[in-house]
Amino acid sequence: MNQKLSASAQRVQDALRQRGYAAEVIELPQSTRTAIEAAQAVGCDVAQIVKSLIFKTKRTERPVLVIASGANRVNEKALETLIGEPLGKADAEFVRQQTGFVIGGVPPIGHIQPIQTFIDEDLLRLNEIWAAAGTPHAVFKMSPQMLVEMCGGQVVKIT
Ligand code: 5CA
Repeated sequence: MNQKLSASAQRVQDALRQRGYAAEVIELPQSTRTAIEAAQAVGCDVAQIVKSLIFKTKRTERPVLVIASGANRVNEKALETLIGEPLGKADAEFVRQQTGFVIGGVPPIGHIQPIQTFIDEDLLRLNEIWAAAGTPHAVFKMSPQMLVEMCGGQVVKIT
């Protein structure tokens, strides 16, 4: 049923399969680059879109992944307290280098290296959520339980 996926979307599909998940990556003609566009493309509420945001720690220059509901704005100060150091801005190049994916397509799994991860507790109240799958046109659907299990992140209040 699936058309041939682009290389980056296929990498996410392969990562899902390797971990034993049946989730199906779909690539759409419409843009899913932003949470709003993704919600329109799949026909769900923006809160059900999973944003995978990369931050960069200021001192150690490590990536930090925050997986947030599309409806929420991340409280960076609260995040800094959790991490124990200030956060700087991650530019497009840093995101690509650290995850292997472009902004707008960064998935919650399948990165080229393990990344410290925080998950928005608000996502756990939903039934079905959608995340980016490697490109700004690719997404996949899952339950919040599956997201937490596959990311192994710390569930926190991010707002
Ligand atoms: N595919 C959608 C829905 S899953 C998506 O990836 N949304 S996202 O929110 O996870 O990714 C877009 C995010 O990338 C923005 O919220 C923003 O934090 C970040 N971003 C966008 N443009 C830039 C930029 N020029 N430099 C650094 N970060 C950026």
